[in-house]
Amino acid sequence: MNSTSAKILYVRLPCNPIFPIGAVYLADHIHKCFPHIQQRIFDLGTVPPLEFDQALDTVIDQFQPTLLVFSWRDIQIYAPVGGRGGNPLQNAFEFYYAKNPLVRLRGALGGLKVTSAYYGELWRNQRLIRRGLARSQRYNPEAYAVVGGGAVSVFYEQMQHRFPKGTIISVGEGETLLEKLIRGQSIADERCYRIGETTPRDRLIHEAPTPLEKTACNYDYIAQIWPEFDYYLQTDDFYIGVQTKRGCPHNCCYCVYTVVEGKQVRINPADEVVKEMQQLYNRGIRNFWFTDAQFIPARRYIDDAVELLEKIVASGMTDIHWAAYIRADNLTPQLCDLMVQTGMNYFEIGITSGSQELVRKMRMGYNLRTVLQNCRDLRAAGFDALVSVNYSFNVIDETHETIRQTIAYHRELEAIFGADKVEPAIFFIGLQPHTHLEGYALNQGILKPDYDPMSVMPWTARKLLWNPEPLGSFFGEVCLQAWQRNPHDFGREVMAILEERLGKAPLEAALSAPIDGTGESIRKELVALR
Ligand code: B12
Ligand code: SF4
Repeated sequence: MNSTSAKILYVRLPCNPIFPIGAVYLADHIHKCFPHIQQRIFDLGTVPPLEFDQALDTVIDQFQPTLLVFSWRDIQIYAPVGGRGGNPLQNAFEFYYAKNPLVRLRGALGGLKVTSAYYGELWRNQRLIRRGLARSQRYNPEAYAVVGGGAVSVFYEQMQHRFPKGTIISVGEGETLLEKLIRGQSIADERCYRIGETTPRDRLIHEAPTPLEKTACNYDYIAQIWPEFDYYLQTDDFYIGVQTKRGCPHNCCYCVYTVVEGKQVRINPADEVVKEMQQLYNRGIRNFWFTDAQFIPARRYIDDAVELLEKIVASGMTDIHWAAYIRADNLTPQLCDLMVQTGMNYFEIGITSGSQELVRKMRMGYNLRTVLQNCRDLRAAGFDALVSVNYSFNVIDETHETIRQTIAYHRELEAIFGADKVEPAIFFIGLQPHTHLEGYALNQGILKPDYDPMSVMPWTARKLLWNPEPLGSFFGEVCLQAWQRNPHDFGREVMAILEERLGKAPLEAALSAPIDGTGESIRKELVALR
């Protein structure tokens, strides 16, 4: 296929209606490189499930693509929230930990529902890709598919046997890969492999992405190639994605973002980000999600964040709101003022634990004392909205004492922002491939080298849903009690029960991290896995 005859169809595979920013950015990039190429975006996130096949057929019959770009956002479902087939965490915990046989049975049945929904979605997406490809080949026998996106980036090794020969599986950002494919250049240096011809290279995901300077997405063009774009403009419910940078330099032991996006932080120029936001603003958008792995990945990026927020102020977009993942150890009073001034009305801090000792062992590079001070600055700057604090209990070396410390830390955050404003999001780590924690589990013999990270069969899921003994059953029981007592405020209830049972440490104990032998040896083991 040469660049003049290419017709590219971007299919965002079924997903909760989160703005399909990945497919939009790819189409924008290709348009900037090859303005004459015909493109079309088709978002199955906006189509009712019963109409998936029909809608896909129709768009292919109309557009007759030569290249199908399938964007697959998410697969994994371990979350304490109502997932697509029910609350997966609750089902799993009822099944694993409930003493009452009826509750266990309910967990088993719920788990079955979630599991079948999960496998159903996997098969459905595979089928949609095959179907789309076969139908396109009726019009253009040379047509082929490239599959990428967040889900594929995490599980790229497991994708080898799922799609037809010749399909390209891509890891991380796809702009330069698509560009090379269209130019007919070698893709050997890109983070991808072609099914039936190559297998994924060892540590492919750890390779650095090809550098790229991002410019403002051209939404006039996007509106032309995406007839359903308006879907996301009609209500105020959506936070539309805008990326301000790529990459995260940290090494948190359970996190895969840092390998998906790479460790090298690449800043999108502030003027370009603001230009992009203004285009959306002019279309009526007022809510933005800065989709960065971290909005302020480290102290040396504070100036970039300040520059961006100052330019947002200067742009006159005074009635917007925005949200992001924020490492709250990297705030300054100036940045706090700007965050409030530019309308930040929600942020997530993934501190994981309120015990400095554990934060250090998980290699998160946080100073919890600094986080508290910065939160005080943010409150003093007038921040009065919701903060979601993500806690993942029982990752490494959790003890009753570290739980007491987490309670103390959480209560201090409540004292700063107000108890109604601080939402404890209780996660258990869903162990992901290519993380240090996976390496640790393999080393310890908890997982076998041939385990399937995509399996949600109970015997695998029990290990991937990281909640090891000796405290695993205790947390299981606490969570079950919380769902029973107050299912609508699960996080706060878990904190209340933990405090009732174990009490609260002095805040100072939470903030200091003694070096002890055991923890150090685990830390060294994790370091050795780098
Ligand atoms: C920001 C973010 C969110 C925000 C989104 C806000 C918003 N309005 O957009 C919020 C907090 C809401 C969120 C929620 C969830 N998220 Co999230 N999220 C992310 C994050 C950090 C960035 C995604 C993003 O938009 N990036 C910017 C855009 C431009 O990149 P992109 O979409 O990935 O597209 C690029 C590449 O992927 C690639 N690409 C995309 N498609 C294709 C196709 C082809 C063919 C090619 C070649 C390339 C390609 O090129 C694009 C441009 O560079 C990623 C992790 C990460 N660092 O990537 C997780 C991630 C996408 N999320 C993930 C998950 C699981 C979820 C949840 C389902 C979690 C849960 N269990 O509740 C929920 C979904 C909630 C729901 N309602 O359904 C997973 C998905 C993979 C998986 N494990 O299944 C990821 C990868 C994180 C992880 N832990 O693994 N998320
Ligand atoms: S958890 Fe956050 S800070 Fe840590 S590596 Fe992942 S994205 Fe970076």
